[in-house]
Amino acid sequence: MNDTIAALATPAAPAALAVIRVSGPRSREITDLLLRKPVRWHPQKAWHREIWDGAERLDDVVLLYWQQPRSYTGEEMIEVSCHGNPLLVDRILAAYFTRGARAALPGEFTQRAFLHGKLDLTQAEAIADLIHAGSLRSLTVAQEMKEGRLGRVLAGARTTLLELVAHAEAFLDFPEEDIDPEVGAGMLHRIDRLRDELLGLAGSAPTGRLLREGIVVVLAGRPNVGKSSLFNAILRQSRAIVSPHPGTTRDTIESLCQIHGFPVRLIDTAGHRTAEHPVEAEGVRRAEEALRSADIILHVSVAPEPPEADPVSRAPLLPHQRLLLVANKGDLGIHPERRSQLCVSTLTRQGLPELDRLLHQEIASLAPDASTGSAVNARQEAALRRAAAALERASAAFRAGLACELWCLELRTALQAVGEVMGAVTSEEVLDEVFRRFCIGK
Ligand SMILES: Nc1nc2c(ncn2[C@@H]2O[C@H](COP(=O)(O)OP(=O)(O)O)[C@@H](O)[C@H]2O)c(=O)[nH]1
Ligand SMILES: [Mg+2]
Repeated sequence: MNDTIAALATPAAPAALAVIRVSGPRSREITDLLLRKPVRWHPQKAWHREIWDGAERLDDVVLLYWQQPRSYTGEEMIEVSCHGNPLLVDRILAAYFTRGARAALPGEFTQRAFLHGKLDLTQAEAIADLIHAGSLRSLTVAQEMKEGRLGRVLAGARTTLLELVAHAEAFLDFPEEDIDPEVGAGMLHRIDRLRDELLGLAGSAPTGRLLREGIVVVLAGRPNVGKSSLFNAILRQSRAIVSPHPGTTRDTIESLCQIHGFPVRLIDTAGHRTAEHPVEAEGVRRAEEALRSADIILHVSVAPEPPEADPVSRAPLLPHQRLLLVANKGDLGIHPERRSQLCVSTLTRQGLPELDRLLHQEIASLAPDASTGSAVNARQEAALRRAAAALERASAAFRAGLACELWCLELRTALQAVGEVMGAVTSEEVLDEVFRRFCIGK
């Protein structure tokens, strides 16, 4: 961390402005080398200056200075706002690099912030989530995590664990004395309550996955029932297409959108039937793959036809999957046996608000923790479950009247695992894994 790093913090595309971040002990010194008119550096002040590479004037920029430790990374930092031309950005960066700065690795600014104690690991992870959040719910949860919500809960858990360990160690010092039953019962109660609390947090992981990766809603059904029409109708209804992009084949199309603030990956499939042609077979294979990845399957059939015409699905649903039945082309009539079904028409838009409501209901029930603001990621979940399992063993050993050393050891294991979530104790690999997800310049 003794070197000075630099990177573009904004997208590498033509824009009004681009921001280059520089962090490390030589930030000011190297910047000075690029200026003709010197700057008397004051924290959190801005200067309008020309940047020169030797005899060549590169750009006029605005320089911002953040003094250690009151900067994002906790180090000396300078932000250079230049004109947003990627070629120009490259030249300014090159000028920094030839004078001793090094190109920052992905997430390196945030990694330094973490290593300097500016944020805990859950907050660092939340910054990546914040940048990538594709819906309002994802954004809110990422913001709460970034503000240290999970960290605070875990800090409380650590305090409790430390007290329990201290208690247990006191018993270790006096092995001949029996544990007072009342004190013992109190400790057991605290251990069990903490275990439940950690399991509760770990239980928000499915919501976390859905908020980070998007809820996969797949349109299924025979060809020509109106899946693609419904796909377009839902997208128009939800109105917030983040980035529509065609799928890998012409048969599977995916679009990111928001439904009531939740991130949704809506997938239109080719529909299932026995395919003769190899290209079509590939389309069907992709459709089946999409169905396996679905959180919600929207099975479309045709309202005027009898229900037998549409065998729902050949493959059984996976445990977490939800199935919504919808009969389209309701404008052409509704078969008597479908009276209880949701009937819509993409033509007249009848029933579409009802479908929107049902979708919202299913989505909200898939991600119940989204409103409570906790949604741990896979790494956090694994460590939380390890901590809870250790507490479970501690509790069992205590109840079985086993030696104090045994359950004391388990309490320490739990303490270690809780510390891992926050990054109080972490291995190099864990940190690499976490910060690899970041983009360069963050
Ligand atoms: N009458 C009527 N026709 C529809 C409706 N929705 C779709 N269609 C028609 O049904 C045909 C197949 O639609 P499409 O969305 O391509 O079905 P897909 O093969 O399941 O994707 C097209 O000719 C559509 O215009 C509807 O609500 N009412
Ligand atoms: Mg279609």
